[in-house]
Amino acid sequence: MSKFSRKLQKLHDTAPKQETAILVTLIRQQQSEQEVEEHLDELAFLAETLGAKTVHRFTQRMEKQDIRTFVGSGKLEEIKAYVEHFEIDMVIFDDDLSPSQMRNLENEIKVKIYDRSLLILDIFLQRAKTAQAKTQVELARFQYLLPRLTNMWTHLERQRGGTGTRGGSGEKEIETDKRDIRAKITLLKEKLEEIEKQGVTQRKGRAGVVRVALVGYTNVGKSTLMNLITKTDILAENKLFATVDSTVRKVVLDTIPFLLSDTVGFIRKLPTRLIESFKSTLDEIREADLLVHVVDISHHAFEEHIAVVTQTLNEIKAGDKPVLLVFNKIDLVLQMPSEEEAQHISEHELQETRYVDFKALSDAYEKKTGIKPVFMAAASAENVEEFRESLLAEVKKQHRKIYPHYLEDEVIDWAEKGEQD
Ligand SMILES: Nc1nc2c(ncn2[C@@H]2O[C@H](COP(=O)(O)OP(=O)(O)OP(=O)(O)O)[C@@H](O)[C@H]2O)c(=O)[nH]1
Ligand SMILES: [Mg+2]
Repeated sequence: MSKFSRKLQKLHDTAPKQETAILVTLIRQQQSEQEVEEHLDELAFLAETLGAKTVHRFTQRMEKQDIRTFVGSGKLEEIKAYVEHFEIDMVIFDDDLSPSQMRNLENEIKVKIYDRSLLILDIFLQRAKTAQAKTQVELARFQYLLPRLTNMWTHLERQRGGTGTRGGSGEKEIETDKRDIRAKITLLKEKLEEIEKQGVTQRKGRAGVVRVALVGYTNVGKSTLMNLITKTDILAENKLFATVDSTVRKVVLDTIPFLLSDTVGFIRKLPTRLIESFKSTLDEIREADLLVHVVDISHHAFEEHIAVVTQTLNEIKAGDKPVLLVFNKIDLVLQMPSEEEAQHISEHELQETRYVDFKALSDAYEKKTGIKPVFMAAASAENVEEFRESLLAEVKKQHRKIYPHYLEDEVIDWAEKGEQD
């Protein structure tokens, strides 16, 4: 090897290597293989969002998790051997682990262990931008770590912004750390109260105007739609939880002003306790007069996503608000062909293309929500006019309901004055 190539090799060796992860889940009795694969695809996407590459997936058919180690002992041995052989950096479980399961698994496998909540918390920690969102995530993460504090130094260091160099996990250090964390929790709670007080004042200034919140599963296109309607530039990207902070903008359609807010995306198995930590986002949703529920129609599991969002809305007591359903990303699917048309399409093409019956979907959901859903593509502005019209019609309805005494002139006056946010 020449001197130069040795130097290159050295450079290569010292470059930060992407962390590797394996995923673990249990398959329950009524679950199909496809459903499990879809759930693991989503978990891999979450891992990728945090910067880790998934190299293998372990599944075990088991009705109830092992209370000690989540998976059975045979499976655990298999995982251990794999982690050692391929020098895997982290093991991610698709469920939440109890503090003792977490501890036992760390002792057995000896690499970073993530459960679903911790993975999502770490993504939130990475993405939160405003002081409020940052404080909320830090608080939620410390509260999560406190009962699990044994040898999770690596997890704690991430929040401290350190490099994880601290060794040892003696009882004394753990006690000191627990004390530190309790003190921090108190501080963060105070800070949050202060920020929330300001938020309430800000929101009071918005009385007298209809409020609309964009809600939906993560990565469906909420921020893209918000940008399209308000012509602002909110970070929209193909990552889960690109938006962690809520953003509120004033929109005027046909002289009717209203406030539109973009919110954090929902995801399956998101513990309510974790959602609760996103009080600012929740308040935007809870105080909204109308919800625009955005759905990624190109996703195989979009109906499951709708169910998750509806359930989450119920959990946060926003389940009774009017909902305008928006089926987004129609550029990625095809309208179901009629029987006659289908005869001219090859068997292969029929299987390969994602066909959706817009009409059936529209009828079914109009029956459920009482409002006709919109089909569009926010990224290319396809059908944006139809969306604007539907949105405006619903906003007007709400406007009349909430502020029957308002005159159009006053409304226009408010719109021209601008919002004092
Ligand atoms: N093909 C296609 N892609 C779209 C469309 N709308 C949005 N996207 C893409 O979908 C990805 C997610 O969009 P976002 O607007 O960030 O989605 P979000 O719902 O705000 O996601 P989170 O904030 O992460 O919950 C981005 O890569 C967008 O470019 C669409 O109509 N068609
Ligand atoms: Mg977003």
